Amino acid sequence: MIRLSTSDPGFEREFTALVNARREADADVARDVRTIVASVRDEGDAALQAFTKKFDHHDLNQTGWRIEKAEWLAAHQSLSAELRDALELAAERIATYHLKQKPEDSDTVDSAGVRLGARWNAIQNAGIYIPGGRAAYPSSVLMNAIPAKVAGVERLVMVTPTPNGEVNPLVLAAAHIAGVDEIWRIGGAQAIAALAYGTGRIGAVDVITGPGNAWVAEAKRQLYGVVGIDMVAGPSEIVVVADGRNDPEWIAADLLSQAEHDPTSQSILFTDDAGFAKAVADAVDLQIGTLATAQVARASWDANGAIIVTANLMEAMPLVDRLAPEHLELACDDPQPLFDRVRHAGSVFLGRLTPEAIGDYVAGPNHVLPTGRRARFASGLSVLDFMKRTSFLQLDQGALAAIGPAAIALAEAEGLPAHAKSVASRLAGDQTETLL
Ligand code: HSO
Ligand code: ZN
Repeated sequence: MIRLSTSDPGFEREFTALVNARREADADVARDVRTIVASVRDEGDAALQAFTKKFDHHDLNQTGWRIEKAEWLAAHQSLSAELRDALELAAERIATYHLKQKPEDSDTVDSAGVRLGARWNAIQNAGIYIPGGRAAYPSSVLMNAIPAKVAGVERLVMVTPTPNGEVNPLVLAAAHIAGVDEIWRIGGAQAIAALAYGTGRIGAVDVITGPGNAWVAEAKRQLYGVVGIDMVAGPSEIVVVADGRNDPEWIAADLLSQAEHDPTSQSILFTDDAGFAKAVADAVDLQIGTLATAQVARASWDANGAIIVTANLMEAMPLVDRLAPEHLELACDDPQPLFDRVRHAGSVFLGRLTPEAIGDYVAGPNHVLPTGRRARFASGLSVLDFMKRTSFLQLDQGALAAIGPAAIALAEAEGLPAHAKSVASRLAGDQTETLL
């Protein structure tokens, strides 16, 4: 963890280093992924089976390639009532929030008489990647699958690795609630390649979303273009802006809630109260030891954590924008003036009683958010990631007369005579004899 103060003479240099620190995969990953992707493309199921043996330590021919619906249903039925209610509350709130994102079609006639419009359609086949092992989160199943179904995706395919053949029943139950159509026991770069190209068993999809480790992220990057992707996700992060009137224990827990995700996660506190900064640092040290996730949280906090003391909270805001964090908490009585200054953030949590963890699970907005400063140009996962738009236009003789000559002029200037003729012949209305 580093401690900085904006009054330090070296602050700008150190803060710039923090902003630019890369916590992502290196070139070796890219090379390995290239090999895996090519094998799956060329050898299909045989390659999938071999990679699954090698990385997940089970034989798909024995464990089964697909997880059948009866098994999801059984997982759902064996949930405790408390967990089932929690998942269902989350699903309902996520669906309600995402329904409002559905875009409107348009169809208008402009002043030149040209009919212009746009029609939205759902993507037909979508794949969602759900990590296995440490990051096998049922909440991520809901966050990926529900927007897809709200969009109207017809075939929603989930892939998830089952290390040593073990399935996480919560993930299956969430898939059941969210309306997933197929689940395959595959993971890693090989699963992304299988979804992108299709194999003998698995039908290709048109878009792939969902979080994953460095190999999964790299496979998505390499296959973008063959399929659509939501984004390339990196290690996640939280920035908390808090005044001295917060309970240091609460803020420490917020910082650790990101740190416990992954050793490459990052948690940063900005505060205008040096005494509070120290109290939070102490509370983090005490709390870390009590967590079952202590090892991961400590690695993340030690390597990537930061506490930054500013003259006042407003001074933190341009610095926060430079970090463009995935999550931003504004923990003070009146967060609105601070929020008004935020331009680059994935999701903002306003006030003392809105911890990021509420948004991770049950509030409604998506928890798949742009990481690693991508909030400068990207947004959280939404219904629009599972839709695309077709524009359309229709002209009559009057409309053609109004805008056709300009098209002819531009076609001639570009040296494209067939373009010019295709407009000019209609303008002249010179249909051939046989058509008349
Ligand atoms: N905070 C994570 C999402 C998550 N948290 C899932 C708990 N479960 C995204 O950065
Ligand atoms: Zn989380």
